[in-house]
Amino acid sequence: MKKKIALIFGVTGQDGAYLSRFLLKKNYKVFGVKRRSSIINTQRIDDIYRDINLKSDFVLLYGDLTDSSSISHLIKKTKPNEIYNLAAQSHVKVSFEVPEYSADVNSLGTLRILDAIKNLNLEKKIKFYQAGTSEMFGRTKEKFQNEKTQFYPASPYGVSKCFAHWITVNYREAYNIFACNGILFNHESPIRGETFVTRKIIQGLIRIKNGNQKKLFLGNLYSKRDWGHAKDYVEAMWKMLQQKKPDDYVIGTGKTFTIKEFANRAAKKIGFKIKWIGKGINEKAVDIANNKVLIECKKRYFRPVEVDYLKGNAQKAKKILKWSPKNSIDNLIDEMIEHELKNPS
Ligand code: NAP
Ligand code: F7E
Repeated sequence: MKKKIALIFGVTGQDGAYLSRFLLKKNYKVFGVKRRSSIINTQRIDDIYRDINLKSDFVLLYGDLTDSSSISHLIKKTKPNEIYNLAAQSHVKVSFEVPEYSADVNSLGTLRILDAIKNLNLEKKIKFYQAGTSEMFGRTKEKFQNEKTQFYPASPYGVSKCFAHWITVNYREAYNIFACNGILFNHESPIRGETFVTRKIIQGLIRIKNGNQKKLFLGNLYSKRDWGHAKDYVEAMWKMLQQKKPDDYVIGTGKTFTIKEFANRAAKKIGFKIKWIGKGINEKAVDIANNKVLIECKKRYFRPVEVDYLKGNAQKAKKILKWSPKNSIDNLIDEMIEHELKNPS
């Protein structure tokens, strides 16, 4: 049987790496789009090349979401059955520093792919996945957020993803494109970017344990996040594109924890006994064994405006996609710690 072809924008990212492996195991041919960087940044996917069973169906090509001609060229060249748009300037705090660039990649980049699909009008009907985010709910007051919850984004990143969401809906309705929005809550893994809070906490605490770092500096300890495992979430992306009709789905665990709770769980598993002292910016975690300060807060890690509370209701995905998360927050932390211990940074 002819292999299905997938084209992944953002293949070098966390989700791109998990999705590539997932699709290759499902017997797809995978074309991954990487952008030019001054040093090689394919660490997350290098092991696919070393895997004799996977490497022949995995091809990397250059492209960039800010370059329409590269997008059209890639689609024409690869003739995909499915396109996954995972490429983004995905860091919320950084989006306040590079707002225009974040909008260019995240909003216009999505439009550029959709417009290329529309204009190329290939014989094959291409299915399109857009990587939406719980950050679109932003400052909502809803206790659980689902597909019907109103968006109230609280960062250039969140706003840029709302454009991407609505342009995906618009092209679906206007041009009958099979386009789906996944509205994914935070998902993490051992290969999560090092400046996102979960990886930063685990990496920092292990470095302190090994004597390679003195303290860990964090921002807001009291925002709440619904954290899942990236491995589970890429399966949901694929499932959305296997349905008869295109639609939008929330993907989350339905559980939420503060950053402080995450840090407490991680610290305990790594072997620290900690106590918290002080308030506000002066709040600190102290190692009970030696009274040394392990965690401190720093103003530079706070955002101009915070998304305080996120908790997903993925009932629609459960019912239609038959999807539910397989990993708990404790599995996730255990796996991240194990990886960090084996690959100390
Ligand atoms: P990530 O690790 O930051 O990966 C982002 C990917 O986009 C990287 O491959 C990056 O390439 C690529 N990229 C950035 N700018 C680009 C450009 N101009 N042209 C082409 N590629 C570009 O993000 P992730 O965690 O895997 O997330 C995947 C997608 O899901 C993103 O769109 C993100 O916004 C969204 N999302 C993530 C979460 C989450 O919790 N992880 C939740 C909801 C939605 P480089 O490697 O060269 O930087
Ligand atoms: O922050 C707080 C911070 O940067 C989580 C992206 O994948 O998920 C991610 O966005 C929380 C925030 O993720 C630090 O203020 C405290 O409240 O790990 P994060 P995020 O902003 O939720 C969504 C769903 C996406 O779509 C995004 O692409 O943790 N926090 N101290 C900190 N955050 C960071 N990064 N660093 C700190 O030191």
